[in-house]
Amino acid sequence: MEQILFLIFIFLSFAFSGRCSDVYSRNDFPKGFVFGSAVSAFQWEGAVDEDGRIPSIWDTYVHSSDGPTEDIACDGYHKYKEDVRLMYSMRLDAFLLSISWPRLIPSGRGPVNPKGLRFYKNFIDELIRYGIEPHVTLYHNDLPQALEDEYGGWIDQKIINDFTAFADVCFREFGSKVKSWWTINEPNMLAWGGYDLGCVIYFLFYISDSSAYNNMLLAHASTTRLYKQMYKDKQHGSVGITLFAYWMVPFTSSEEDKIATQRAKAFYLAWFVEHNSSIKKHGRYNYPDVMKRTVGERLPSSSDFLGLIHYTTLYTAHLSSSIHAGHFDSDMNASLLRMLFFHGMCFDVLPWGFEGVLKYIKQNYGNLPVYNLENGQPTNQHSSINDLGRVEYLHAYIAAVLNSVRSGSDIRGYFQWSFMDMFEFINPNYTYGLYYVNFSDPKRERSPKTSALWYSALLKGKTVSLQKLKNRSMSSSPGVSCQ
Ligand SMILES: *[C@@H]1O[C@H](CO)[C@@H](O)[C@H](O)[C@H]1NC(C)=O
Ligand SMILES: *[C@@H]1O[C@H](CO)[C@@H](O)[C@H](O)[C@H]1NC(C)=O
Ligand SMILES: *[C@@H]1O[C@H](CO)[C@@H](O)[C@H](O)[C@H]1NC(C)=O
Ligand SMILES: *[C@@H]1O[C@H](CO)[C@@H](O)[C@H](O)[C@H]1NC(C)=O
Ligand SMILES: CC(=O)N[C@H]1CO[C@H](CO)[C@@H](O)[C@@H]1O
Repeated sequence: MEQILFLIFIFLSFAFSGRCSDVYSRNDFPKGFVFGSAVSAFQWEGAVDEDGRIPSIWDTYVHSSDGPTEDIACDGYHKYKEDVRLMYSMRLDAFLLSISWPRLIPSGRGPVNPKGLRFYKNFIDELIRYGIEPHVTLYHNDLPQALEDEYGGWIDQKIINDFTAFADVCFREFGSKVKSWWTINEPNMLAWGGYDLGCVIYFLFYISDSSAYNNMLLAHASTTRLYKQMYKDKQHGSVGITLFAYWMVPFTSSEEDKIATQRAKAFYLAWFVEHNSSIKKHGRYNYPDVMKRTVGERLPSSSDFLGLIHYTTLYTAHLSSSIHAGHFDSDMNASLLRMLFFHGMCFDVLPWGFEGVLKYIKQNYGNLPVYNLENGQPTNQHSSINDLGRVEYLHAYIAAVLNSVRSGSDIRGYFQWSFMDMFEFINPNYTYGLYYVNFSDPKRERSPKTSALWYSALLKGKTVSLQKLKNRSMSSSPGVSCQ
């Protein structure tokens, strides 16, 4: 009932909304701009030992402790048709899925699993039947355990051939219908180690595993090259990589903190992006200076477009050696920083940070085309489905995307994370879904949260006033907060 009243309220808000700066509709975005949502295979599919799938390293990890497993997850493997209908009724333009390597090629290399192949063909066909454009991530953390056992996975160069062969199967089998390919999700997460000292998180910017990192870059390069040589002329698609992009601001106005912030940006944003403009300028790949110390002179080929994952903004402070003494290797201090979330882990609404990331890409990297592939807010999975806090977050971040479009950023799509509640690695009690999933229910029933209704209204062309939403949340029961 609450939901229905709120929906009515939303529609009334649209009818009377004025021309305030917080008011916009999807018609303000360029023609062709896509609004989507996303899941990843391991977090959504379940059916982990069905139809020929064998474990990934992620299965092994979740089974190594008493926590929740993903054996059923959202049961997307069986419920994909129902979910595509939900996407359609929400009017999503696009949907980001990932392909489970151990479902398609269970041993990591060698024979293709026909039932896995059939599943992804069916799923992609179903999306297209409902007019939803599939975006596909090839690798979202679910390495076949067999390759980990055989040669240690990403740390061995053999992974490059195996990944490229897996990508080849995907391009060949799905490429007539999939035009947007994302090779590897968040490889730059490997570029830091974390050291959690209670309320403050110390990040160490070093390459926690430089051979894995390099092999990811090389696998991306090899896959992109394969697509360009073998498929692009026929299939007319594009291939990119997906980068995790916090925005960072100096903790104080001190020179040290400003320099620490630049260093953090170079580690996060520059390493993957810079090669594109650098190839253009110098005819060869060049790592940012700050990275050269750690990385060799390899040549990854470029991306057609860049996927960004943005959630929030962090303070960055120089970390004095007295603080880190004893915790870190002293030769790491060149890249040591202290990063602080603004108010704990719950992703405050700081949409100017997203504009900062997009402006950085525009200014430094020749306005590479960008898709936002993940943005959203975690809330306690067991809290109310009246998630006004999330609505406020999404409203503000989509407005930031619009501001960036108006300032000339070549951003072409916005994917909300995540379409439904899923197991999240950092803390399973916090989920991002537009749909609530009852994980105690064997049928995994889905129920729309307020954010699902709000996003759907936006996608149907309604105008949205944040002030009205805020007024409403103050005058009734408090909206869900992050905690
Ligand atoms: C680390 O810091 C010390 C003193 O602050 C300095 O002498 C040393 O050169 C630094 N190491 C690196 C690798 O920058
Ligand atoms: C999740 O919530 C349960 C029940 O409240 C609690 O026992 C568990 O420790 C929480 N897990 C984490 C990672 O915080
Ligand atoms: C979740 O499902 C269980 C089992 O079907 C049911 O008892 C429970 O009431 C459901 N919870 C919610 C919040 O719908
Ligand atoms: C929100 O509430 C304030 C006062 O509580 C009022 O002045 C304002 O007009 C309201 N805004 C909207 C858009 O309803
Ligand atoms: C080598 C190179 O310039 N690669 C790509 C960099 O990004 C642009 C898009 O902005 C592409 O057009 C280039 O092909």
